[in-house]
Amino acid sequence: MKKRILVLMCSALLVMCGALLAFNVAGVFAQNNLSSDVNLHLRDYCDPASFNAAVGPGTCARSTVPGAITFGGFIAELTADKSVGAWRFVPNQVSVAEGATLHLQNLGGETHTFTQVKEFGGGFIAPLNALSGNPVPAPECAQVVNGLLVPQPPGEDNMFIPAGTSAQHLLEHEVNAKYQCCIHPWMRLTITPRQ
Ligand SMILES: [Cu+2]
Repeated sequence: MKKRILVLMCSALLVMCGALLAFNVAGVFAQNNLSSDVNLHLRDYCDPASFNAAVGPGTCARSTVPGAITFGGFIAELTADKSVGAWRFVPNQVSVAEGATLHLQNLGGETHTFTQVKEFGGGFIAPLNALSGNPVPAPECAQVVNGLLVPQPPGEDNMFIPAGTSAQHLLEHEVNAKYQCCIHPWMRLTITPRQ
């Protein structure tokens, strides 16, 4: 008799454990669906020698691809197209649920900013603003002091991400938002709510 009770108790425990496990697994999946994270790559193909000679040491900290784009090539493409295709956020459009985390990875050779703006605009480098057709800086990127552009201080919504580094950005209420690079103002991301 005692043995039978023991077997019953063990069976009940097993069923409870199974139920708990199933519940837990379902919970993990539900959480993943809710906060599905997004990977975002910041890219450029700068050529260290010519960029550092033209702009200053450390501008292009590393070479990421063979046949990188020289500073001359960069300016030529920017002049012709108002943007340089290899300098970009990948993807440039995402749909996310509230609470998603953006995993930002700078795969390029230059520092880029990841800055939330109300409306896309220019950054804090006047010549790049002019050549890209963004004469008016986004106020979140730069302020004009005595006719000169001064970068806004770095912060949670104005992240400076050096070459080869990663950062995270939690989207709490920014499921309808715009982000851009304040150095290369054609690098843009539009975030829309997931339906
Ligand atoms: Cu940039």
